[in-house]
Amino acid sequence: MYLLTELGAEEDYELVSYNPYAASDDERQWYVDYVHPHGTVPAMVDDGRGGAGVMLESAAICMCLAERHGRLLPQPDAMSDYLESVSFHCISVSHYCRKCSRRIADIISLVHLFFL
Ligand SMILES: N[C@@H](CCC(=O)N[C@@H](CS)C(=O)NCC(=O)O)C(=O)O
Repeated sequence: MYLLTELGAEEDYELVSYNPYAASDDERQWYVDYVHPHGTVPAMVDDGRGGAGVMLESAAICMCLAERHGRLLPQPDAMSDYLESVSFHCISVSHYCRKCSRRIADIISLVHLFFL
């Protein structure tokens, strides 16, 4: 959503809310069957992919939108830095973020168990 705002393209897309943490079993099943096989967000239903296709992975969606709107793109001589940086954040940083958030959740559970 932030990227669409930055691109000035909010009107070009319809935002459909889906909260994987609050979805009912039926909603989740529909989402997995028709939108995203992993059941996670985001996903972009994209009519411009040779018929209605669904694009997955937030970084790929962001790079595709930037490319399509011709904005927020690197200079050609900075392309390798751009791809390296996006890959680093998606693979390495998000890996550690997930580990951290799991640890924090474990610590909160222990605090609840022992002190509350
Ligand atoms: N690599 C994926 C990760 C997607 C992801 O894990 N999304 C989280 C929200 S930020 C989610 O949907 N979690 C729900 C779940 O794991 O069931 C991407 O960047 O799109």
